[in-house]
Amino acid sequence: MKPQFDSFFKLIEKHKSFLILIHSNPDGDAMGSSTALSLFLKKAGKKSAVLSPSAVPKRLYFTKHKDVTYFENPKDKALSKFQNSCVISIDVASDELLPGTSVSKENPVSFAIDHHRTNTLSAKEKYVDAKAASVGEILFKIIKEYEKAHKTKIFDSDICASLYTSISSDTGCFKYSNTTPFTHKTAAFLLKNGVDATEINRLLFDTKNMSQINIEQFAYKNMRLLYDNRLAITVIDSKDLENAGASEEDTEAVSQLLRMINGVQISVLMRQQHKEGEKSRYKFSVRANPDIDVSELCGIFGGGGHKKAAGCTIHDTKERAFEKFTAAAKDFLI
Ligand SMILES: [Mn+2]
Repeated sequence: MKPQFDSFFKLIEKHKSFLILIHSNPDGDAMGSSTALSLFLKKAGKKSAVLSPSAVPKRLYFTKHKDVTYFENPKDKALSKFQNSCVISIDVASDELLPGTSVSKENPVSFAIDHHRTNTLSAKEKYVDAKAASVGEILFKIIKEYEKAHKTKIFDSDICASLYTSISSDTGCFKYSNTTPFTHKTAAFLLKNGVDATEINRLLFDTKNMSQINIEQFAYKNMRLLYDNRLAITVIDSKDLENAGASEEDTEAVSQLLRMINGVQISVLMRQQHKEGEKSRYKFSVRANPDIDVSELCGIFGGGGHKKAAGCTIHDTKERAFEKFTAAAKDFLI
């Protein structure tokens, strides 16, 4: 058995109640894998709750399970009666993705399960597998090993559905380059265990609100193509969101959409983060097409992520943030 599995199982044994942390603005991987972990812990006779530092996007409500407790901001957890002696993070690459929680170098999480190779999270122990397309794949391995070691059955159709959601979400429905034979093998196992893949994928990929369509239209209309059309970038300010009747979560697919343009190598969504009166800061969501490492590009500005999907924040005016980022991105074009 891998040493990480062993120490993770020992941790489960030692504690009765667990807090599962996921990153702010959670995605399908964070929701699916944290739900699967909570259901798994329940079967192992343990209590747990999931804490997301920010609200779960409405389009992901379907990923919630009725037997799992979710807190959608740290205050709700503090106000609740829920007590835990151990904190596990899942899909969280850095402390900054846990705003409002007390996680820091002085107060690390007990165990981090992640697949971001740029993981810098403060954790006593870590299991980071950068080859895994999603945390769901890692969790699948962990549960499988747990079943073997404890001669018990954990997988059921609900846990499998949550794992499938996680995997399909982070692989863009098995399309992204992170998809491996193991991804498909895992999905095959999950399908055999009663997962309704058609419905999960419809909800993940083929369903949009009008507000999302509106902001995507705006994003296309205001897109700029730079450096011989190899870089596509669009800027969305808070007032643009307001005008479209859209919210932050409606912008999630934008960087992906710009990447679809033939010839574009790097696609970027630059989004206003500061509220009125605050210091100007912009968040960049970056996607890459050919063999370009945008996690390295985002790393220049203190961000990170995956090779072809990464992000960062630049604390500067709109013009200067745009200038700084596009100038740096130029060197990454092929
Ligand atoms: Mn993930």
